Amino acid sequence: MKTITFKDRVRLYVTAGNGGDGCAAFRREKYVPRGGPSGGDGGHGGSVFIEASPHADSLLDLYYRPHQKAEPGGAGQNKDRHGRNGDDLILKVPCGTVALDHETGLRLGEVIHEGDRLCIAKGGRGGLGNTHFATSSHQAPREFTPGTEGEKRTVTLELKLVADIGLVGYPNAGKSTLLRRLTNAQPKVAPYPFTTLNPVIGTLVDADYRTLKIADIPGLIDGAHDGAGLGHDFLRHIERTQFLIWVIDMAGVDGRNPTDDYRGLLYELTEYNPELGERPHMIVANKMDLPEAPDHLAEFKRATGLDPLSISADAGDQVDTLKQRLFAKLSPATEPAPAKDASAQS
Ligand SMILES: Nc1nc2c(ncn2[C@@H]2O[C@H](COP(=O)(O)OP(=O)(O)OP(=O)(O)O)[C@@H](O)[C@H]2O)c(=O)[nH]1
Ligand SMILES: [Mg+2]
Repeated sequence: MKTITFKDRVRLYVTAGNGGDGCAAFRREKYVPRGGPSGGDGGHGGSVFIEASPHADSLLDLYYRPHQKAEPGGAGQNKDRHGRNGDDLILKVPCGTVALDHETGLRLGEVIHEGDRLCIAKGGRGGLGNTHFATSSHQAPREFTPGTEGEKRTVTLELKLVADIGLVGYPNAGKSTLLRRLTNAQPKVAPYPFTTLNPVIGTLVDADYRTLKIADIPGLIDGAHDGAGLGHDFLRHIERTQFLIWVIDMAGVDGRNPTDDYRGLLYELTEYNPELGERPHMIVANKMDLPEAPDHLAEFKRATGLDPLSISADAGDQVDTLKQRLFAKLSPATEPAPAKDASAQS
């Protein structure tokens, strides 16, 4: 069993390669008294790209290697030889990575699907050799141009999770417990708020090997849409999920009121992004094994007019029904069936 924890935002200092200088040279050949200009152009500097790869599951690698540089172009040479182009530097990042210019906050772009590439620092252009400057009245030009500098940038990379389903709820509602029940992921579960500080993704698989990726994200608190607590970090992660499970602690542990929690969730999601409040979702009444829960549920139904699915993530009650409903609502990907002799992977 594997828990995937993330480094989901990193700052990078990227430098593209400078272009190589053009060359000023003249042909020197036997019996040719005045050879013409023969200085080649400089090579272009390499650019820095990010590329989406399903094999990169966090930005952790780049967190430890924040300075990244592409190769410079080679200088032009005599005999009209072009300088070598610098190699581009391709940084593999997880699918769903967004790049922002750190100074201006400008969004440079994003890479979503495998193989998507985005240039985050452009290489300099190679300079021109002196052959370009020859004219009929200027046959022995000594001019050439230097290569231009490669772009230098401080870039923030942010990872937006690419999961089908996001679990949202107040701290302690039982989101991580539910993820453990539904999938192979093993996020930490504890009886205090803010146990989950990093997003965790698990994969739900059914008997036909259809899969749904579910993201457990840190608990939301009032004011999250304004950035309170883990606010924006939390909300950024669920933006890409197509479906949400709102997990409500129906037992009202810690003196919470489930109806207020429901309204609070709706408010926070809508304030952050009105579309998020309306995103397809399912409301789940958790902790129904506790004695306080049925009364709270009756009150919840009366106050909201909603009929949530009652479960106990801890005891596993109705978790199979929840699975079936999720597969019925979403059109999941189908994985190839594992070979018969495949041993269980941890
Ligand atoms: N009785 C009961 N306890 C539950 C149930 N689900 C979760 N719990 C308990 O509630 C506490 C919080 O559970 P977590 O799964 O860590 O809650 P969370 O929503 O992930 O919390 P944060 O990560 O802090 O946001 C733990 O002590 C769980 O054992 C349930 O269905 N019934
Ligand atoms: Mg948790």
